[in-house]
Amino acid sequence: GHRSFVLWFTGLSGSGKSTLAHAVEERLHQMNCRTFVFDGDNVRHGLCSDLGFGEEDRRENIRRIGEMTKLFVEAGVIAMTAFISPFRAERQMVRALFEPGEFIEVYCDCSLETCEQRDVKGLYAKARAGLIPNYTGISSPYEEPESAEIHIRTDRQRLEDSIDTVLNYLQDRQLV
Ligand code: GGZ
Repeated sequence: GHRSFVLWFTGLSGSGKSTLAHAVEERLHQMNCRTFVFDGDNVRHGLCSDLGFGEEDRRENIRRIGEMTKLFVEAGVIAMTAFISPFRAERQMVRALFEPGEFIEVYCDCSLETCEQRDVKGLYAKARAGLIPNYTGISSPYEEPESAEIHIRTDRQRLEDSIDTVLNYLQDRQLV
């Protein structure tokens, strides 16, 4: 068996949170771990479909996701979340829901320049053009983690190395 905990990925849109979370999940499955990845695709269209991107709605988005991941962790699952979660206070609030060591913050650190160059969905261009208000990094703040358990430079590290960084962290602490 394995311990249950949450890997809380945070970072700008396009910083690679979802990609890394799913890649880590694949490795954990090979080790027979029970996991679930929450991201915008399965949460913002359902549980949080009533919420937008203003400050209050983002706080509520993160609060709900925090409470939900707590239930999954209680059920014995390794929960992984891939949300910008731009505010330090909300990440701290979620951390406080868990036992020490259960909440593992993974900062996907990628320069805004690189995120904008990638612009997979074209949203940065729209935000620059003023078509999307409150866009993180452009017209809404991102508060960098000050003491994330895991800090990954996704714009400088190969994906394989980032996966290893996360797995090594978990194995060093005998969580998997
Ligand atoms: C930031 C936005 C916005 C605004 C829509 N600001 O690249 P994506 O598309 O898939 O990732 C972004 C996603 C962010 O949603 P989160 O739930 O992770 O945000 S938060 O944690 O702050 O609640 C982007 C899209 O939604 N998107 N409008 N204004 N990202």
